[in-house]
Amino acid sequence: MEGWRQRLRGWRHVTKLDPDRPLEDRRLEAVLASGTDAVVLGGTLGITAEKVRSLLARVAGRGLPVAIEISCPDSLVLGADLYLVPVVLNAGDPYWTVGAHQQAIKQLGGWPAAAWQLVVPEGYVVLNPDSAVAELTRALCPLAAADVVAYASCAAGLFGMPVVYLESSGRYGDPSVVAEVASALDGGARVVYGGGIDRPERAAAMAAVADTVVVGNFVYEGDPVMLADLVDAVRLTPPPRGAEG
Ligand code: 1GP
Repeated sequence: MEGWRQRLRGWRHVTKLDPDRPLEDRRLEAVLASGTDAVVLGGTLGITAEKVRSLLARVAGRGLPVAIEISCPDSLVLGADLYLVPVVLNAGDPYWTVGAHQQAIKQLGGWPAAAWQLVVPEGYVVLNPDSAVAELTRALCPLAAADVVAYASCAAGLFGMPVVYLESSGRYGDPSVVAEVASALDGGARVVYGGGIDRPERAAAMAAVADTVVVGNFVYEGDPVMLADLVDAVRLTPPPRGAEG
């Protein structure tokens, strides 16, 4: 387990691919050549095991670690290097905090002790009220910075989660809020930020305050040539305090 958790700590730039979105080969090749540290397969709506399996087959064995974010039981497909499990801390519907997880394990008839070694819980804080994940989970947002910090502290301090994911899917967030979270956690959990990263300046601004920066939508809608520029912007930015921990 420590091996994979250690590697996760080295991920500064992550690319998130949505199994429900068609992805042209040229865009996928641009991702693989961009210098990103890892690929995460994850989405909110329309996820089926078949779609996850099909995308996994395209990215596995291409030189990058591949994680699946298990946002619903159907996304649990074998063959990934790591499994990230979102626990939506500010979900208005508690199903997304622990219910879906309980149901998934029940459906599977348990979860072998050894398999937990590949599972990393993510304390999710949903920031964009207009996102699909906010609607699905009935997330309590927008949040004041103090509320975001308090949720993050619950994840890291109270529940011992190794990752806090500040999810602003589809909209660029406020780096100062991310900075407050990183400062409060002080390396106690990895701070991951995703949302609206579509230019190097934004990538750099978030890389200065988050341990990991996630790029999603830009893969599908941006200029593929610029994907490497986003990675470079992250790489050239010193990580926040505690990022190496
Ligand atoms: C989504 O956090 C990721 O889960 C990335 O967000 O799609 O806005 O880049 P974007």
